Amino acid sequence: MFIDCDGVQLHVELEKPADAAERMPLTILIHGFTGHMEERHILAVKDALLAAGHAVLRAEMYGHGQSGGDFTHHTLYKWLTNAMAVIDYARSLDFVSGLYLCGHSQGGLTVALAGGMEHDRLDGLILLSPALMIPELARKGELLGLQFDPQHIPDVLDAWDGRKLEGNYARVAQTIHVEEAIDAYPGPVLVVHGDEDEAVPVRYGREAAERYRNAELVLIPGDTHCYDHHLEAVTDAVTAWALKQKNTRA
Ligand code: FER
Repeated sequence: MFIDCDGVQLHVELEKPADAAERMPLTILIHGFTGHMEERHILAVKDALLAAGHAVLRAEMYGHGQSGGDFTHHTLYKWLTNAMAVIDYARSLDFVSGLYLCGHSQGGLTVALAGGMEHDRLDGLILLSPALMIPELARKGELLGLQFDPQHIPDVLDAWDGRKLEGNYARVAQTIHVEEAIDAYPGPVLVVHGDEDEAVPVRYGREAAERYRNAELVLIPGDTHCYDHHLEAVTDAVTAWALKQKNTRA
């Protein structure tokens, strides 16, 4: 199905656990930069949340998957606005007893930002290898493995897979201060990160887990950005953490 976000249609998929009760917590699950809702690690995390009794709403952001908008024109503001629209939709569902956000990489950055803005509406956040360095890299002129003058951002940036990204992506990213969003979120947070992540250095996951007031950090030894080696360690951590939240609230 699709959720309207100011005229852009966002593709989402809602699933409930097989043995669903009348009411249950719901987690919104967001992919990363160039990603989509059918990626192996997104499907595995979805199943891990279902196993913990959560309904899961996978959502594709602007310019990704089957959602509207062109990849070239996507920015973190658009993704953040999309996340807010999906949160509004989730809050309108009467079976939802608690609301969680989970995101991988740039989706994890989006979750951290939305968490700060909607801290009073969200019962917990799951950050999977969160790309929290994007704003800092944009301010240094180092996104996408490119070097550019951060004071004179080019009109077009060439993504590593040959796709093009507007310089506006970097202009937006430069304005974002992740620390403020982290400091604004008092609730429980799970951070999962492979310690051989080639795209997002593991220190960003570590530092976020230290900065949040109420975070648990699960490092996956020897694993990559998309958990090529130990995906089951990620899903075990997600299921265990989600079950623990349920137990805490009961
Ligand atoms: C970058 C490094 C990583 C970047 C984006 C990412 C836009 C995001 C990765 C992901 O979401 O998987 O330089 O620039």
